[in-house]
Amino acid sequence: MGATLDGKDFPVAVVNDMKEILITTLFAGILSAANAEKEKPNVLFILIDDFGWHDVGYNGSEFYETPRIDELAKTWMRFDNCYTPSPMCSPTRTSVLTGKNPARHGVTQWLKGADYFFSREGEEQVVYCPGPHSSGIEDSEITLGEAFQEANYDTAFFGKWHMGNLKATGGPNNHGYAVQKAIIEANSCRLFDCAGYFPNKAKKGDCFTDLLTDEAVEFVAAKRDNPFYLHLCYFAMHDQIKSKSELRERFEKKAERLGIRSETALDDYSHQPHKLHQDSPEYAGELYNLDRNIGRLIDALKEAGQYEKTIIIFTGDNGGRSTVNKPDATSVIPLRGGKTFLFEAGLRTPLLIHWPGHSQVKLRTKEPVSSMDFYPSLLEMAGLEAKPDQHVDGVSLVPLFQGKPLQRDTLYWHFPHYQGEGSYPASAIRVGDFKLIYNYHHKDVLLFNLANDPRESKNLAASMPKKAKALEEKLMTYLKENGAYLPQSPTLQQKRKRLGSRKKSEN
Ligand SMILES: [Ca+2]
Repeated sequence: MGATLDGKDFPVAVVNDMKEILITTLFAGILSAANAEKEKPNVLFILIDDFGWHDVGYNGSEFYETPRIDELAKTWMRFDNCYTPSPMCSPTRTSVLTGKNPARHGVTQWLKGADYFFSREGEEQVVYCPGPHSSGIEDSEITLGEAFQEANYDTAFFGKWHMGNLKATGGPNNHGYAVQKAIIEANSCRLFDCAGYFPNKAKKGDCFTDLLTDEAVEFVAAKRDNPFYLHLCYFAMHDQIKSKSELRERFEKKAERLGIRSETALDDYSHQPHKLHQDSPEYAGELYNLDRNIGRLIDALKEAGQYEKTIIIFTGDNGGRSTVNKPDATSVIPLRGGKTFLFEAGLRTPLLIHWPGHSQVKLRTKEPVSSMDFYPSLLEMAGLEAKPDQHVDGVSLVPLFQGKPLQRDTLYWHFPHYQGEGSYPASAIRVGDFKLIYNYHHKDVLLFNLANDPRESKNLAASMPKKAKALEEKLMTYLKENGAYLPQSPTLQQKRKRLGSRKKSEN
């Protein structure tokens, strides 16, 4: 009488063989699961602050020099139309971590800038819109860090946080990042007076960009059992711009050699002077040093044998600042606007993605994408399950690596606040090549066809009223359906806050 497997009779020897096969198969299965865990790709997310689309050599900058970043653009996937969901720090950073539009996650303004003073000769503040979540990112969000922590990744957050102070939000440690270092809560970092962020490792005069890279190099090269996810946020190129003296001198000479003139032009929307040329040796020197640090980090990954095991996203949190209310601004020409504006230059920033085994030389896309897309993209690239209830406004960018388009035709922006650069509270929508900006202050709209007017110089609202109306209605429906906080008439108290001298911008 033989033993039975699944109720059938087999000779004992056969059953023993089958048991062996079963055990071997089972063991192999466990081993391959363990290997799969070990073979999961690492993730390195690099965020640059106030990073103009035209700040890099590969997008046409002639005065600045970014040789290491330009080198990456040759072999990584290059995105020509990467939009940030806000022209401002805190909202975009929260969108990256939540996969949601600022209209939905509620951090619509830099923290805490909802009470920004507005005053311009001949104009008064007419609307007011405090952020409903002005204390920062909510505990109820399942962040990108938490998603990777759940998947047994070693998670870390280094550098600028700016999603609410550590007391209110608990900081990165409370949002999925096991290790946190050199955390900048807001915008109080002085690039060369930052030793406090690196206890026992730095002295006055050392550069924050260099020190932050040192920490990142140490982290990515460490021996570990689990894959890692490092969220690395530089403070460069945020105001105050400051270069190492030898680099500033190098670009002073270059500016002289090229005969670069400092010129501005008044924009008829902001009524502020914007820079016509990239002309600041201070900005060029700081950017060159940042570029060297990006190169150093990539070299460290290669030396540690991790480069081909690491997905790397390199991007900015909003466009460059072009208004000269700050010294050493950049120029955003050939685009319009700059930081705080919903014109292209406020929203567009460089994006490069390295996905080992999928990035190809000369692979480049013009498809409009958003920083909200990184959450679902990284989950899919790492082979983790999507969290569709969380990253509701993002879509995975994986189809673009396969030469397919995204299944999305509309992007929305919501920045309902005044800012010192001359921007008005506004929301915007892009469908196909058409983009509409609704200005709450003047209650009017601007309509552009980006296909033949990327500089947004020709307002088509009067000549295409049906198109403008349809886009405006679609935008307002989206905002209302998703609980966006809309600007209202200010109370006397809210208006009174704005009387007095112009408050210094700290966004
Ligand atoms: Ca920023």
